[in-house]
Amino acid sequence: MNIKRRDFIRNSFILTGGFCLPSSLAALGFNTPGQLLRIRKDVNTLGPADPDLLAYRNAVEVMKARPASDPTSWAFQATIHNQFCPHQNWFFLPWHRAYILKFEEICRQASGVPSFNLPYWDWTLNPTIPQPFKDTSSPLYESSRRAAANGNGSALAEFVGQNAINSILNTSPFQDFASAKTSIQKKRVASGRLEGGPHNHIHNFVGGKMADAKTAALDPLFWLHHANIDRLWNAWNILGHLNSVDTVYTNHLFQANFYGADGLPVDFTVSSLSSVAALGYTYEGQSAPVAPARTVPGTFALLDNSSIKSNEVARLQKFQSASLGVEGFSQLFEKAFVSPTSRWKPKSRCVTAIISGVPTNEEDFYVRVFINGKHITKDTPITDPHYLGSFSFFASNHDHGDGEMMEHHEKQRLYFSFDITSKLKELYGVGRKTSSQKKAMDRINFQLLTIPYIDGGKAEFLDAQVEIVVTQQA
Ligand SMILES: [Cu+2]
Repeated sequence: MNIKRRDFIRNSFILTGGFCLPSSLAALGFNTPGQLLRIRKDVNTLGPADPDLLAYRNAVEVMKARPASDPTSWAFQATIHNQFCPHQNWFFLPWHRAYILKFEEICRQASGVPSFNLPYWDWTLNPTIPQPFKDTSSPLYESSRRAAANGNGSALAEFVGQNAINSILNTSPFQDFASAKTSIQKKRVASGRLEGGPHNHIHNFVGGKMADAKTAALDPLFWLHHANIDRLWNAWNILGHLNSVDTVYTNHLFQANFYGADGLPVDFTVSSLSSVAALGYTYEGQSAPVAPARTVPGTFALLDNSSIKSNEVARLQKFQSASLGVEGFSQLFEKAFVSPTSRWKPKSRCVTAIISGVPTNEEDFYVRVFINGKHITKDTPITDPHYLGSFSFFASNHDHGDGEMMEHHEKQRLYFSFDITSKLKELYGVGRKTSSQKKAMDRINFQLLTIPYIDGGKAEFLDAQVEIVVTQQA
């Protein structure tokens, strides 16, 4: 073996160790002894002559030159997203995992570089668009992006900063981290933290084709964005969180949604997509999964009679916070954290806040959510202890969820879920409450604030409402 070949092996693969693994990790498919894993790297660590970067540029050029009828062409690959992509439901993560995996294979074939691995864009470390994608003479450039994004603009820290990402990685169960349960691939139900937060935000921050599900995959940056989403899903698993084991999820089939480098359709079941190692790759820095810090069981169901809603609905105008009160909270709190049932297990219950409403001009604004805040304004910092998180929108008015196009005036009600379990423990502590304490916490208030991305933009969120639910391990 010559030096070059040895370097190639070292740089492109990780030989996984042969040591004994905790059974849950083995079940996830981590580190089958002796298996070679391809490594997807951070695009910002690649020099201008890096083989992965050159191969990607070349592949984009070759694929763009292919006729749109060719499944391995740039245009056809983007159409797949428009036709099949699940959003606001729990198929979002596995579907996009398979989508970029087959795309990566097509790039290998199109570039003629078999060692190619799709780089990822770590927008937490580098919130500006990577330099090679801003070179106007490159096939990686896309002119429809927002001027700020193609310039020096940065994605917002409240969506992609380390604190925001840490909070998302601490979210459980799977439906609150990923997105909500359904049996129908294209049905929009509720976005979890990863999708409704940084995922949607990056689509809007980049803008242009990226801001619309119909055209998003035409921007070469799309694939690196989704590689990073995929990496964060893997990071969440490495922390010990488990994907849903509900068979509605695991048995779902993506039938002929994707194509291989040979141009032939490929099927995937969701269960075959639960582990990156089982699919033969990993991400730089994620090659050595640690033992789970805590294991959160994979299937959660609503606890009986454990859902309460705000009485009011609010209309949000830009920069004006609306406060939505939910009554009867002390009882729900008791159920979640105190009530001593025979099957009581302290970690098996989660409290989720579901924020819903009807957005107008959805790609041009986002929403901040606070709990029990006072005098929330646009100047209230996101380090405020009452701040819960932010959500953003992505191409939400284009279909009903059954694939039918919506008329422009029929806007759909959208749902965003937030795991508030640890926030509640922070605000109220756990354990039995005295009757006066109960009285004081009988009403819980949520403040919502809409913020336009661009000055002068509209930022209206109609019929806003909050629902709090308690789920427990099924
Ligand atoms: Cu996306």
